[in-house]
Amino acid sequence: MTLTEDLKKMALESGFVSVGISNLNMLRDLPHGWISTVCNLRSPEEELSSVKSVMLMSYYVWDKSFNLAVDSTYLRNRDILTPKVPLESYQLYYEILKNKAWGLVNHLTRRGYESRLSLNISLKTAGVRCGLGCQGKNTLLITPNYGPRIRLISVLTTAELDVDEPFNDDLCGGCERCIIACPTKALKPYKIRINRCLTYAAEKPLAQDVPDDVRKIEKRHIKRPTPNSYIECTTCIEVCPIGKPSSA
Ligand code: B12
Repeated sequence: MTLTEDLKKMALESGFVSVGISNLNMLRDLPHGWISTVCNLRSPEEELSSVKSVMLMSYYVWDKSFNLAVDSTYLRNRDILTPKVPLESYQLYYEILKNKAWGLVNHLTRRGYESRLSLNISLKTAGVRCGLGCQGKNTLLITPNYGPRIRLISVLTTAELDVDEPFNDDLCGGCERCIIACPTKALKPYKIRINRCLTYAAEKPLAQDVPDDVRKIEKRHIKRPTPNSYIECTTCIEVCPIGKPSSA
């Protein structure tokens, strides 16, 4: 078994539902830099200077509670945290992804390859280049088997692995269910107005650029199991007919 075959087998056995590989040449022009104020996307080389291959894994999100976010911003707003105490924020699915990806990083490191996991490169575009799926009208990566009901993580490594073909089909066709269903009308085909997305509003309770009508919808729509946690909105995922479970 080659190292590539071995890693793919490991990834699937650890619970990822798909895995694809690309190299630096195919990932040169990934989206990069600050996305609104949400995150600073980095290139694979910024993450690991001698990187040769990038593995992209998807994990199937079969329950809404995987979208639970626990955030200490609210404690700071109530002066319980001082500016010297760092804000903490956890998302359940990110913790699961990291946990599973560590196995692959360890496997590669033990074989002498420098490797690290990354959530900071542009995972959707990289996912297309690694052959996992296409970018849909909700802007998310849509996979043939699970639609957009997946979350992504990458492992960067100095090992030269066998690469997969990029995904070239458009799975959306004429469907616009996600555009119609979005509670705040944040979506246009393949584009999002970030400050209208309920996930942005929930993540940034003090952001001034969230319009009042969006804040009102947030109060009705976002479930808060505890004062410091909320379940992120997934409407544009749930309505997607691709890979929709028959019970949903
Ligand atoms: C920033 C961010 C957000 C921001 C901005 C969202 C956005 N679409 O950019 C906010 C906070 C709003 C957000 C919300 C959500 N997010 Co988010 N987010 C990210 C993050 C960190 C970066 C996304 C990014 O690259 N944006 C940059 C812009 C430039 O990328 P883009 O949307 O792909 O823009 C391109 C397209 O518009 C394309 N384009 C333009 N015109 C056309 C035309 C055609 C035909 C095509 C094909 C393309 C195209 O060109 C643009 C430039 O390349 C990623 C994690 C990561 N490291 O990648 C997670 C990520 C994308 N989020 C994810 C999820 C699940 C969500 C939410 C469902 C919330 C939740 N429950 O987790 C919502 C969904 C909202 C939505 N429909 O996008 C998952 C998506 C999984 C998947 N199936 O793709 C990711 C990958 C996290 C993960 N680790 O799995 N998110």
